[in-house]
Amino acid sequence: MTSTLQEGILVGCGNPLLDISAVVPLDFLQKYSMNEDDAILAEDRHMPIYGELVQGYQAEFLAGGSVQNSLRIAQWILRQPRVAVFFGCVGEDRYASILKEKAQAAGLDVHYQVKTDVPTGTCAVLITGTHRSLCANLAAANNFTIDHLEEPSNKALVDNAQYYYISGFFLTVNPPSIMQVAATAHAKQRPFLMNLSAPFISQFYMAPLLAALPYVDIIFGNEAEAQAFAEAQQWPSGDLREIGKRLVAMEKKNPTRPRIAILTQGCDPVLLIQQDSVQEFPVTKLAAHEIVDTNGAGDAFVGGFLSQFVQGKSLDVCIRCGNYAAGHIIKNPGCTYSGEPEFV
Ligand code: 26A
Repeated sequence: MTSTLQEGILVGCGNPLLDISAVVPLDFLQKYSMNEDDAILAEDRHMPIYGELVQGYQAEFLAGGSVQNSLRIAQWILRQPRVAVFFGCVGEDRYASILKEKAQAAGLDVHYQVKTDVPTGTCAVLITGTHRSLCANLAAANNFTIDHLEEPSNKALVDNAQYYYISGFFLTVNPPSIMQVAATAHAKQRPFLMNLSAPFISQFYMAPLLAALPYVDIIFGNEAEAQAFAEAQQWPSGDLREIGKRLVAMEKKNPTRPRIAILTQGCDPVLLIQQDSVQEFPVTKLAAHEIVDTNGAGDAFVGGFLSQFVQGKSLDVCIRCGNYAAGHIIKNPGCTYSGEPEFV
């Protein structure tokens, strides 16, 4: 980082979750009717998972929550504190303290809404080989309300930002907040970035996703999420490039800034789709022994991307940094980093 960025230039909203992560056998997934690489919302039948992980599988507690992960990673790469501001809802408990401490240690400026009567959300992370299956118990995170964004000091933070990032996951919590941030970004002609987040978002939250999409300047997703979007739209082709082209061509409020889609596909190249052009960016394959777990890889990709995007860097630099960040966190437990960033 050469120059100094405006404090709070980037604002994000999401679900602050404490990840409870453990290596489990495949029959643990089967017991809960889960698949490798799922990302789901916990139902009543999933509630025993969290206790079982702690009691039987030497679970680790790690800071999580998709948007908060991305912003922590962006802060780590930027090395300048308080560039990014995060909003989300937590309880008043030890898990909230852990999350806040980890976020602040990374330099993130957190402004949690606090619910005194609900516990902080958790996410079970079930590691099987290089796969990770996520089961989120949103708890307090699900109680985020728009009035938190309307408090004068928070409203000032939203108004003063230049870039906005919200996950598709947050559509399950509070679409009015998303629409309000999107409208602010639109009115001020500032980029609004979103993530498809998980297949279940396109399957079950398509209506609020479609309401937000016209405001989205950059949409992120992985191959499974893009396919789920295409299926929910009943698009004929499953080809990722075709899906990307259709996504960027959908209605947009500000047509002078055409939408961009950035689709990741594990260790296969990242696709950058702009109007009719598709560019590929290679990913450095890690050796099996270097992989600790892939939890947070997609979030880290976005974090690396954002760290360069807020500096006005070109899209290819942003994507290269996304790939660097994802590669780094795969070599560490959960969405955590070690040492100083080495992106140049
Ligand atoms: C609404 N849901 C299901 C979620 C999440 C989530 N973050 C927000 N909302 N489900 C899983 N995560 C987070 O994703 C990260 C990995 O990409 C987990 O907490 C994990 O840190």
